[in-house]
This record gives sequence, structure tokens and C-alpha cells, in this order.
Amino acid sequence: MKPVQCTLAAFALAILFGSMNACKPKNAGTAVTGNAAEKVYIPPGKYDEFYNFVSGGFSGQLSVYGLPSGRLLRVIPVFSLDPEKGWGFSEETKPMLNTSHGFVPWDDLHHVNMSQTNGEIDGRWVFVNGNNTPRLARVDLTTFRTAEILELPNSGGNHSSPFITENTEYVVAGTRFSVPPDNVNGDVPINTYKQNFKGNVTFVSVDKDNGNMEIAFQIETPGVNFDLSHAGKGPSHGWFFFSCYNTEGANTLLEVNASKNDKDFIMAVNWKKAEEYIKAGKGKKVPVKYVHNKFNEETHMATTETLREVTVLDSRELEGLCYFIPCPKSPHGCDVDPTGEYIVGSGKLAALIPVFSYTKMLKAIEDKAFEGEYGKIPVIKYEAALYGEVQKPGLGPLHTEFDGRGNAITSMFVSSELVKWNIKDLKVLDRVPTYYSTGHLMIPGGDSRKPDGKYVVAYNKITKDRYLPTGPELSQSAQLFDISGDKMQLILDYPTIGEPHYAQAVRAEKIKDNSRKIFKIEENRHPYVAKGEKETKVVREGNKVHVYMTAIRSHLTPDNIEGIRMGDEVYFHVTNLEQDWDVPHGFAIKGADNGELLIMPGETTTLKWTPDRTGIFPFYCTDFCSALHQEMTGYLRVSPAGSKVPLTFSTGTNLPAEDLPAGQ
Ligand code: K7E
Ligand code: CUA
Repeated sequence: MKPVQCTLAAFALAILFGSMNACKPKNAGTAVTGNAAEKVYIPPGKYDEFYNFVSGGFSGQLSVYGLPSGRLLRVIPVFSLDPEKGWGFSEETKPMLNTSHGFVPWDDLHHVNMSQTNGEIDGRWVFVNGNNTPRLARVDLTTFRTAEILELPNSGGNHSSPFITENTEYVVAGTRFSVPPDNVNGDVPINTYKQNFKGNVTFVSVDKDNGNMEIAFQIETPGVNFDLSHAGKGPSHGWFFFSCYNTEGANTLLEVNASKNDKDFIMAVNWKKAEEYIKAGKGKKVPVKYVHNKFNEETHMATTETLREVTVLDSRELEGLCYFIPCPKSPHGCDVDPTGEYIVGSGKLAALIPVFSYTKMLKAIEDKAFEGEYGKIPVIKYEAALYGEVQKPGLGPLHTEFDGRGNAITSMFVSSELVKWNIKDLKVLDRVPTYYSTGHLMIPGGDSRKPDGKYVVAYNKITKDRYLPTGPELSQSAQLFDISGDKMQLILDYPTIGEPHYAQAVRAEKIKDNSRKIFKIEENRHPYVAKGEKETKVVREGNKVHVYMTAIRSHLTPDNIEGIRMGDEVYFHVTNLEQDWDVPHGFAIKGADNGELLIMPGETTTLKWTPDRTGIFPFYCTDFCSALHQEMTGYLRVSPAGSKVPLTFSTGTNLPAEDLPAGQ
């Protein structure tokens, strides 16, 4: 078996010349053989076996695919504007994108972690991270909508996130960039990195019943870059493991200066100990400013709360809280096997994969088998925590998932392949080329206590020559492999929305029956709801005009509105009166400088519109909802400022000509 076309020499050259681009496996065109089509074919009308939640990277979105078909089911806007759903355009959703920096309608969404119960994915929520303006979001899997976004103080880039503990006690967020903490003067020379820049990991607690997030505590650490993380499970439940790089403390040309040390670290955090320290009052209350945005499914509205304090534990002062385990060389993925005993560090520049033993780590701590300290945190001797090394796994190991049968599969970015190896004897069992430059990979439940080891999906950064050209940029891609046998078999290849980093999948049964169909109109507590056409009205409050509008197949009420003047701000509060599954109505008006609304059955949603000229402005439903959808329209008249045209509204009636105000 020799699919790897890269040599170590080529790899070294690639690094020397500053490009970590992949080497290409050969025979890309003939990679699929035999009965692949049969294995992914889901007949029309039949459901997929798995929901697959895939990060959208710099699209700020989360996409939902069915597996094994690779069919795209939904795109969920999180840290993004989405005109398809009016997300970030409606007045109700705008607060979701607030931060302490103001309205920030974009972020870089890398990782997906689903809520767990007893170490198994439970299908309730998906958590995702925002990498740029540090945020965490929770997506509710009954509505498939973003329910909550929490900003993270004392952080600069929330990359090693949102990994969770086995009963969703905590979601973590480790800062990618160490920066001066928020409460000190950050106006310092950049080259004082080593003195002034601090690392931080945040533990966010999750309410068992409603999923609400809250910052429980933060741990301040030496100034390294946190990359990825995973919680311990089973016996190691109570610990969290974070990979870190830039232990060099470099602040410029990191590609060289943060790649000098032979080993960086995995930081082991004893979070049960952290809880004890918090209880004992060892946390410091630190003034900060961050926001918390929540969407309420009864008022159909998001609110933003500004918070001003966090509790910080100092890793350097509090004994037994954090330990460093040396890990070669600029580790990226930090993955814990289903038993909770083995911790796999994937060094981007390492030619082997170290596997650490939780038991040995505990023993090393007990025996004080330390090789020294880093920023006052004990560094455990490499050999003392090491279970063993996977030799010659491939080039550029990034991430590892587990099949639940005692094997691990690691993605190799540089040699473009997936490599399967046995956790016990650390022998490579199989390798299969990917097209090309795989970043993350995903086995359903593959980071939980109970993987569903039927498939693995490789998420590829580069698709050169795989798809029809689409200009300078090609879509990234996912590739599905059957891993039920000894050999991994490529069975499907499909493009993704944005750059896929991490993804997770869960059996469809865990989600599909809880999927929400409508919002009950009688439970709608939106302040501008109209629960029937009789409640529709147009109300002027100074220069603000509130239109209480309803939508039902196939008309909007009111559909004739006059008396709007230049200088007015008009708020269309549209309530969808339908109580039927899959009958949204849309709303758009000419010249609106934001987007449309898409209103779910029973929901009220608001579009703000400021007329920029006088005249007649048509508005209409944007979602083809019935045979007479095209008739679901109306007109709004805008008159000059100070006009005497009275405010009137109607549907289905005209004012008699003799009643028209003078001059009409
Ligand atoms: Cu999870 Cu893509 Cu942010 Cu690895 S990172 S590839
Ligand atoms: Cu309502 Cu189209």
C-alpha cells in the first residue's frame, strides 16, 4: 500500500519554502470503486440515517447535511447575515449579533460540538465558536436556529472551543491569541509579549433544562496560543485537555518563530479542582465588559444584556489546577478516546503521533515527575505521561476521531490522507488518500463515549481538479468513507458551504421527532403581535409608524397604507397567522436597505423601513406560499413631510371617492 506521494524531504522543503501545501495523491479520478453508489443512495422520499452539522468557517454559518446522501438540508446563520431567513436583518434578530464592540455581523465559525448526556450525543443543542470577535453560540435543534450568543472577555480569538464535558456541564473557550487582559492598560509595545500578554481559558456552564450559557469562571495562564481541546470522559471526566503552541512567546513571523521548540504543550486542567477553588473563594472578581444575547421563542425577539464581571482563577498560584505535558511539535488536534484513557496530540510539524495516558499522567503528578516549570506551571516529563507514539503515520497530522472499535483515524493535511491506527498497539492499519489537504475529519459520535463507527467524513481544504471550475475559488469539500470494514472505502464527494472545520453527526432519530413544526399563535407574546386580522392597525408615534400586519394565504392585512410621510421610520410587524407546518410567509418592500423577512407560522417579525422618496411603494410576500402567492401584495403611499394625507389602512375596501380628504 503506497498512496502517499510525499516524502519527508518534500515535507521539509514545503516547510522551508513557507508553504504547508499538500502533496497530491495520484489517481484521483479512479478513487471510487464498486458499490459506492449503492451505499450513499437514499431514494427520493426516504430519510438519511444521520444529521451532519458542518461548520462553515469564514461564512459564519453552520450547515446541515444528511448522511450518507450528502444532501444539504439547511444552512443555519449564526455569526452572519442571512437574507434567506432575514437573520440579522429583522429587528428581532439584530441583537443576536451585538458585541461589546457593537453590531458585529460576521465571525469565523470553526468548531461544532453537540450536547451530551452520559458522554453520548443527545441531540438537544449544537454549540459553535466564533473565532474572531470571541463568541460562543448555541443552536437549538428543535428550531434549527441560533438561540444564544455569549461574548468572551479576556480573549483574542476563541479557537479551542466549544468543546464540552460529558454531561454538558461546561463548554470551554480557550483563547487563540494571548493578549493583555481586558482590565489592564493594553496600550503596550507588542514586543512586550512575554511580560504583558496572557492566555485564558473560559469555562461556560450550561443550564440542564434550557441550555442557557453563563461564564462560570476563567483561568488565566501563561501567554501561549490555545489551539484545540477535548474534555476527559469516563475515568478522566473532571479534566480538560488543551493543545497549545507558541510556547516560544513569539509576536512576529510566527511561522518561523513559533515553530522553534521541539515540543509545545498539552495543558491538562483539573476543572473539578477549579470548582473547589471557586467554592473556596479563590477566584478574583475582575471588571470586564461583554454581552450575552438570547432569543426568546415566546416574544420571538432577541435581547442583549451587558455583563461587567468575571471570576478569574490564576493558574500560576493555585496548585493542582493546571499541568503542561510536552507535545511535539506545534500540536493542533487534542483528542480523547472513548474510554477516556488516551489523549492524542497531533503536532502539525511532527513526524509521529504521541498518545498520552491519563493514568500515567495522574501517576506522574503524584510522583512529581516534572522536568521543570513553564510560567510557574509544572511541566510533566514527556515519557512519564506518554503511552506511546504512532510511528510514521503520515505528514501533517491534524485531527483524530475514534471508531468505537479500538481504532483511531487521523487526518493528514500534508500527505492528504486518512490514516487508521490501533489505539492499543499504535500500529497503522490502513491509509486512504483524500482530495486534498484534509483538515478536520468526523465519525458520528467520534469524540464521544459512543462512536457510531460506520462512516468517516474528511473535510478538505483544497478541491483543485475535483469539480467543474468556478473561477478563482473552488468550493471546499467533504468526502464520505465507509469504515465498517477493515479498509476505508471512499463512497461520496460533495461540496460544502464555506470552509468546513469541525463537524459532528448524530443518528436522525435523536433529532427528527423533536423538530418544531409551528409556533402557537395563542402563545405569541411579541409586543406588536396581531393575533387576527381584526387586530391589525397602523399607529403613529411621532415620526415612528408601527404597522401591525398579518399574513395568511394569500393576502397581507392591511394591504393599502397611506399617510406615511418623508422623515418617518416605518416598522412592519408581520405576524404569520398560519398554524400549518412549512408555510412561512415573506415580506419585502421596495427600497428597503436591509433584507426581507421570513416569518414562521405563528411568529411575528419586524422590518424597519425608512422611505427615501415620495411615491407608491409596492410590498409583497417573498415565499411562494400558494397558487395565489403572486397576488399576496400591497401598496404603501409616501407623501412629503408635513403632508395632510391622513393615516389610513385597509384590505379589500376602498375609501368611497366622496369621503376622500380634500385635494385627493
Ligand atoms: Cu479546527 Cu480548522 Cu480551526 Cu483544524 S482548525 S483544520
Ligand atoms: Cu405568502 Cu407568498
